[in-house]
Amino acid sequence: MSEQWWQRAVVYQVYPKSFQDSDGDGIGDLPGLTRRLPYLAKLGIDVIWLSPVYASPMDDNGYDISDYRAIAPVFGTMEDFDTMLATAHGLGIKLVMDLVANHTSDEHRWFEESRSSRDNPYRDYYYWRDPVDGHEPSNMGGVFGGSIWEWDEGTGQYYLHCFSKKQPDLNWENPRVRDEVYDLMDFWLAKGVDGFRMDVIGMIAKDTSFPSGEPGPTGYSSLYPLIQDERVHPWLQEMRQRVLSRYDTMTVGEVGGATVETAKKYANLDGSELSMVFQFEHVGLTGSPERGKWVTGKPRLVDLKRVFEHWETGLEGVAWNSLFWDNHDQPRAVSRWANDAPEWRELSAKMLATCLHLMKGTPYVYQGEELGMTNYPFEDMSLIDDLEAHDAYRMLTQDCGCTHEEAMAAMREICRDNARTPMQWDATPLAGFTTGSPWLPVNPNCAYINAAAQVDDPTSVFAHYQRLIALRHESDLVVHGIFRLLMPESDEVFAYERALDGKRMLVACNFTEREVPFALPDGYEDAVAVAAAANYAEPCVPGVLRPYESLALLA
Ligand code: ISL
Repeated sequence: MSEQWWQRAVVYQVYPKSFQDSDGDGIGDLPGLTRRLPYLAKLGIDVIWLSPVYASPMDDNGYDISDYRAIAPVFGTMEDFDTMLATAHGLGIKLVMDLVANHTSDEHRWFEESRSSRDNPYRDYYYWRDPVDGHEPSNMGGVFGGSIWEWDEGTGQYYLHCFSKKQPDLNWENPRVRDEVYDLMDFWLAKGVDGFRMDVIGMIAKDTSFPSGEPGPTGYSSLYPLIQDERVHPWLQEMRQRVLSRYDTMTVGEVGGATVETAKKYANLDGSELSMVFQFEHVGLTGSPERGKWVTGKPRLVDLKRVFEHWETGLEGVAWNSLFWDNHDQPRAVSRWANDAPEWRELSAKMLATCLHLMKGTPYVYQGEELGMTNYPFEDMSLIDDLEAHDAYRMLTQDCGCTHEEAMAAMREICRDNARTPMQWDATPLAGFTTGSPWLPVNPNCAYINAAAQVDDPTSVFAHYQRLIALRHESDLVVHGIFRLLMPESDEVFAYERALDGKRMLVACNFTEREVPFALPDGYEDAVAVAAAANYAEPCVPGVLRPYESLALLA
C-alpha cells in the first residue's frame, strides 16, 4: 500500500465542552473552537478529532446521542459547525467526528419508538429481554456500575445498556440498524468531514445468549465475556464497502480489548476495515480485578516498554498503530506517566512527547497535553462531575472497603475529570476559557501553565511539540522506520531505534529524576543529534542521561 495521509499526520483531540467558551455559559462551544483554530494551526497538527457535539441530554457529556444529524444547542448550531469545518479546512486541518454507535441516548427517537410497544417497528433496534425468575436476564455489571439491564415498566421487559441506563445499546444484528449508521456516516462525510473515531466499536457484537458469570465484589460479573469482537469484522467490512470506500477518510476504532492479533484485522494495511485502532494495554497496566482501573501508582517502565514493543513489532508491515498517552477518559499524561512536580513537569512532559512521537504510528495529542497540563487536586466529590467517578466512589467506599481519603487519592490519579477541566489559555483566574462560571473548575496552576505563556517561547512544552510534529512531516524515517526496542531490561531508560533504507535513529528517554548511565550503542559514536527530540538546552553528556532527558541521534 502506498503512503496514506494519516500515516504522516498528528491528530489533536478536542473535548469541546472544555476547550473554549464563546458565550459565557461556562461550557465550551463550536464558535470557541473556531476562534482557537489558528492556535492549532500554529502547533502544526493535521487532524482534529472532535469529541461528540451532537444533540444529547448530556448524561455522559455527549456520548449519549439523541440526534445524530443535529448539533447540541449548548455547542452551537449546524451553521457554527459548517463555519468551523470550513475554517479548519482553510487552515489545512482535517476533521474527524466521534461516531458513537454502540448505543444511543434513551431520548433518541429510535429508542422512544422502541420502548413504546413490543410490536413497534423499532423494537429490534435495541436488545429487549424478558425477566428470568423475576430478575435481570443475567448478572453482568455495566462499565459505569450497576446491572447492564434496566427494567421498562411500560412493556414489561429489560433493555440492555453496557454504559449508563440512559445509553441503551443498539442491536447491530439488525441490518436496519446498520443501514441507519451507514446513512448517518454518509451525512457527515458528504458534508466534508474527513473520518471518524469510533466509540467502543469493539463492543458492537455481543453474545446474545447474555450469559451470567462469577460475581465480583460489586455483586455483578464482568462485562468482558459479553463482547464477541471477532464478529465485528464482517460489519466493519460492510461499512467499508457501503460508505467508507466512497471517501478518503481516516478511521480509528476504540477497541478496549484489542490484541495485536485482532488489530491486524481491524487496522490492516489492505484498507478493508479501519485505518487504526486505539488499544488500551498500556493504560490498563495498573488496574486490578477487584478495583478495575481505580488503582494508584505508576506501572513499571519495563512493562510499559514491553507493551509498546509488542504493538510496534506486532503490527510492522501488516497494520497501523495509533500512539497516545491520554485522552478525555484518562488522567493527564505528565501526571500519570512522568512527573508533574513543578521542578520536573516541563522536562518530563517534553520527554514523554519525544518518546511517543518518534515511534511508528499516528500520534494523538489531547488538548492541553501540549502545554504540560496536569491532573486536578480534587479534595472531595463535590467538584467532580463525571458519572463514572461517582459510581466508582460508591464502589470503592462501599464494596472495596476504602476510606474516603483512599478513594479520593484514586480520584486524583485516575478520574476522567482530570482531563476535562478547562483548557488553560492564559494566566487569568478562569484561564481565558470562559467569562462565566466554568462547568468544571479551572486548575489554579493556570497561573503558570497556559498557552499565552508558551506559544512564542522556544523553550516551552508547546514549542517542543511543535518541533516534533514538524519533524514527523518531513522525516520518512519517523513515519516508516522499523522499530526495535533497546535495553528492554532497564527500568529507567526507554530506548529504541528506528531504521529505514540504511539510516538509523536512536531515541533515548530517561523516565527518572536521577542521572542514569547510558552507553551509546555501536555505530552512534559520530551520530548527529536531532534537535527536535532534545529537552535540554546544553548538548548531551557522554555516558549518561540527565534527569528526564530525551534525545535522538541519527547514525
Ligand atoms: O473511561 C473508561 C473508563 O474506565 C473506559 O472504560 C471507557 O468507558 C471506555 O473506554 C469507553 O469510552 C468511550 O465510550 C463511553 C464514554 O463514556 C467515553 O467517554 C468514551 O470514550 C461511552 O460512550
